Amino acid sequence: MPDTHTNLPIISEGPEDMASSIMQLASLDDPRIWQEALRMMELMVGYKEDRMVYTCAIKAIRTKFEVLDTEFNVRYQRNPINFITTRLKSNQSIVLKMARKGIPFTIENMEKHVEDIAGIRIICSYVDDIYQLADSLLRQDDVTLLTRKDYIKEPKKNGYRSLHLIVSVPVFFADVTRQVPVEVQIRTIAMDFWASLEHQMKYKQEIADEEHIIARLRECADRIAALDEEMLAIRKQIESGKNVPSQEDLLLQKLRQLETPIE
Ligand code: 0O2
Repeated sequence: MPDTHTNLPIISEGPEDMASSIMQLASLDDPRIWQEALRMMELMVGYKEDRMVYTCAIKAIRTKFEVLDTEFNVRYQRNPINFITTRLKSNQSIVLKMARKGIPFTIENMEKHVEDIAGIRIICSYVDDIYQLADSLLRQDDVTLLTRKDYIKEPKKNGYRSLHLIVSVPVFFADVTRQVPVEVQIRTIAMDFWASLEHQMKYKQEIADEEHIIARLRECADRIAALDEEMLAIRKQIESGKNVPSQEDLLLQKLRQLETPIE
């Protein structure tokens, strides 16, 4: 539908509609508009490709953690990972972050300065699993550590605890390899429970008695940390109380496990 002021087609909402509107622009006889349309089309295609690249980087890192979990299960009959969630940062969050940091809006700047577009969260039962998984990941030849923030050793003022790593991984495409940053957050179930609740609170517009809620959350965070420590101590006590199996026992145990499917 033509715009009544300029006689140009209106660029409508969805990306397909937008693409077809730009195609219509191409049929117009104004080289200036055509140049702008071309620039816009390049941006759109580049951005779509970028989202694909970040999605693939998440897949690559996810597989690495799944491999570690499977290995741990077969060797020690225990899964260090409870569950994994992944997210591609929303367009709105990317724009807000760039605005907050005063980064000019270009695709190149987004790629260079926003390192948490691809995000993966690893939820463990015990605190020692967090560090073991992080070390195992960082030992891998193709993983480069860019930033490490240990909010477990040094919790944030509000009580937030989690281990954050920004790593760079290669993603192999048909004819090119891209190095892509991925934000990895590793924490316990209890830390995750706390962070979800606190996150919900942050996004509520009006909260009655906010100061009091912040103080209670802070208290909960400390109790959760104590609980995590206690659970780890109990697990270690149970493990140390187990009879040390003989070499024959271990072999028989492994033979029995041959039947179990590897997941
Ligand atoms: P979203 O929606 O998860 O993407 P940076 O701006 O990245 O250089 P920042 O934000 O200080 O510096 O990085 P940090 O501290 O590593 O935090 C990154 C992410 O950790 C946040 O992403 C949150 O997901 C999470 N996080 C950090 N602090 C808190 C907290 O106090 N409470 C909760 N619930 N989560 C937290 P984004 O970009 O804020 O949001």
